[in-house]
Amino acid sequence: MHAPTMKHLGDVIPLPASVRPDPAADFRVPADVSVSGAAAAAAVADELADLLREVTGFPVPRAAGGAIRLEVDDVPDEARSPESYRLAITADGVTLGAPTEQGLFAGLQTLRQLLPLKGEAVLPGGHIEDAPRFAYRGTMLDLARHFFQPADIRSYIDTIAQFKINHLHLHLTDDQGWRLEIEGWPRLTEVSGGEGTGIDGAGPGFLTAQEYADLVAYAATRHITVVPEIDLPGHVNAAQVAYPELTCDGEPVQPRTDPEVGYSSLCAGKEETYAFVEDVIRTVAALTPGPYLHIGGDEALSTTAEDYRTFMTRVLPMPGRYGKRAIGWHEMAAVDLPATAIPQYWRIEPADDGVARAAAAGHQVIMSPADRSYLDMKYDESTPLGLDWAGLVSVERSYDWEPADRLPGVGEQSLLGVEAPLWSETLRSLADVEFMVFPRLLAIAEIGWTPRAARDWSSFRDRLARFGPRFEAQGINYHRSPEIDWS
Ligand code: TNX
Repeated sequence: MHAPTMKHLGDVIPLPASVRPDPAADFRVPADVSVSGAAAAAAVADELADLLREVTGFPVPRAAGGAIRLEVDDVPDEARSPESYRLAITADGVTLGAPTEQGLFAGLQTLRQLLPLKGEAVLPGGHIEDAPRFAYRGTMLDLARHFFQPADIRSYIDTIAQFKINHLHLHLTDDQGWRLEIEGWPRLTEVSGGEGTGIDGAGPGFLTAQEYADLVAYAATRHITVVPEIDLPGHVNAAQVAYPELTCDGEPVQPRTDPEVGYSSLCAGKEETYAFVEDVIRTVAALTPGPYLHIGGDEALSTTAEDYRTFMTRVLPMPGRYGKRAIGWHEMAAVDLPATAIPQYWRIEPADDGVARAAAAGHQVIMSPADRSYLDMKYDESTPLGLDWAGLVSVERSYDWEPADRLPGVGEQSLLGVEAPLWSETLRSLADVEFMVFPRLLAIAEIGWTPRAARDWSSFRDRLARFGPRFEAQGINYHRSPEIDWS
């Protein structure tokens, strides 16, 4: 048995919106503890009972009238976020309440961090009232440059859910590989998901339609929405290797395993292009229950401005025809966007990309500035993995920026949220992914969740320092950045 370790009520990442400790009301979890919850709370109640069993070794049955109660509001308050929750810890027990199961799940992540890893559990007394600042808090994994197996993606999903990340953007296609099976276009994955694909030809790999659907369903159990990306009209060499008719002259092109960008383009003037793109978008939409479909649009450096406009004007409405909202990298804001389309802003220096114009017209924006949120940038000069074209991104730089001040004309009201992309040119394994993501994703998670006025680097730094043992217990290959006094 470990000695009891008492947490402070606010010792949580992301920091909750309101924390009122009551040191006279600590709750010592008793050996006969049980967890109660009505039908709407059953899934989270089961998880909480499993967690308590693992920590304490007590039997922890699910039973009415237990010391730990989960409640879903009968009449949810429409003004509250579905992810909001309230947590009351008193000397007699714990009550976790929320308008939806999603909110209970968010509260469960808070409770998990307040519990010790193992042994006698004393929960700090007091009240938490919590709700997210932004509805969209995401991260992106690039499966095209290097493929990651479904089991690794599941493990990644489990880890990010603990920090209330609620969207996982999968970059499924690029010049070096095509990683999602598309019915009717078998060569996309047979050829461009096969041997020798990816950066350095590192290997085969793609998701079958069934594997993708299973992953999406798994993510949903962690209250994470998958956002699939098919990158168009650039970043398409792998598609053109598989189907040469997708080039303008119909000539075969060579597979590419180098990290160059900006050399490939679909042919804006060819009808075959749109038949292909619509087939792919229809198929991906049908496999994806979530509301979004990402169509890329970035770095189309070998598409003329006129062709880009022609292409995007035809393709941007397609997700809408299959019930999805289009997301695209901010370059797409050069075009008149359908009302529901969402630009994802990645630029370092503000420039007139049309994003502010889109925001003024009522579009929501996702903030992903490369110099702050790109998880593939090196932490410092000595980082063995990653790139540095957007600069070095220390943990402090990941934390100490403000999405609503980033781009003039794109303030709080225009933001759907924040996302931290991870491009995989230099990453070959889940361990590599974890090294780049943790701890920086926790900074982005707090920016996305915690009220702006409550955020503070030194507080974050102190709370993060206590995460070392938790990462280690979970076998996460996090980077022990020297900026943090790890415990
Ligand atoms: C830029 S920024 C890209 C990717 C690369 C990444 C490497 C953006 C939308 N695209 O194609 O993988 O840099 O950091």
